[in-house]
Amino acid sequence: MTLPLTFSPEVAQARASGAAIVALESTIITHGMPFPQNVETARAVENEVRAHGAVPATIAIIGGRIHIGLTSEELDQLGQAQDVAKLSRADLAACLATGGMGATTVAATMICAHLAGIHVFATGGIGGVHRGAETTFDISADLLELAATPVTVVAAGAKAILDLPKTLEVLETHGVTVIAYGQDDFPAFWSRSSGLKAPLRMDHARDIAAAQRLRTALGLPGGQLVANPIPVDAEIASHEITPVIERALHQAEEQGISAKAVTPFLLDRMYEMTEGRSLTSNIALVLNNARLAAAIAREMAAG
Ligand code: PSU
Ligand code: MN
Repeated sequence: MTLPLTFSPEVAQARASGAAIVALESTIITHGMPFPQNVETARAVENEVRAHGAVPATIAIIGGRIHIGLTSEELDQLGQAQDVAKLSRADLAACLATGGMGATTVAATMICAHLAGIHVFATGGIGGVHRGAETTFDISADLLELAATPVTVVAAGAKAILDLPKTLEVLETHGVTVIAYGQDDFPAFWSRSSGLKAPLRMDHARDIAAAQRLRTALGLPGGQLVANPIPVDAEIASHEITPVIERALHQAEEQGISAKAVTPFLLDRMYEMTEGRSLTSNIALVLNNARLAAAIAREMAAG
């Protein structure tokens, strides 16, 4: 069976010439940010990757095919579409089978990137262990994907809407390499520090690329989480963000939000309650992650 992969002209050319490529996810576009900032941000992130010597490959499912790299029209279409499916490992193939449109989460983007021979991927935040997981069992499939699929994911850590100590424990249990970039602490998305020490620290893109290469050479499946702290001037102080997080979590519980709906609900509430401030910071940290991912991709391409 030939895989239903469609490469954009830009990505096809990059593959042919052996250029550095950075994968980008699409759930952040459809379920993580409101229109039109979602499409504007997606374009800005792609341009940031290009400006730093790599080719962006935004990944999504359109018409029952995995698109590796979107044209400008496809990006517009996805950013404005209603009721786009949020796809993870569990539902990726089913969406392809039924010819649907879907946005890829971190987990599904890793799977598609790996199929396309792309080893590095930039996003904002990853899914993790939700607070109260000891009763809800809500643990993102992103964590298990990191254990299974050889892609290095650059994120600004995980949001404090999650239980960060438990998230780090699950990553450790599953043997995921977790690297803080340029500092000792594990960052917490809007804050440069979570107050938790990251398992590993690296200061150079070259070392991060070499570690992924060696992991695979050793026969160890899985990837790496590179936790890149938000730029200082975009940070939101923890005393400002903590009460907003508490309120969002309270509303989710009150309204009985569960399963796939939890993360998009919380993100939406955060945007509303911070009057867009959380979005401005979110955009700044994604751009920052795109720059680091481009540097890692260049090291990987150089071998
Ligand atoms: N965290 C964010 N922004 C996001 C997401 C998570 O700060 O946009 C998205 C990503 O696509 C991630 C997904 O892979 O949510 C995780 O969803 P869940 O918690 O349902 O696994
Ligand atoms: Mn979940």
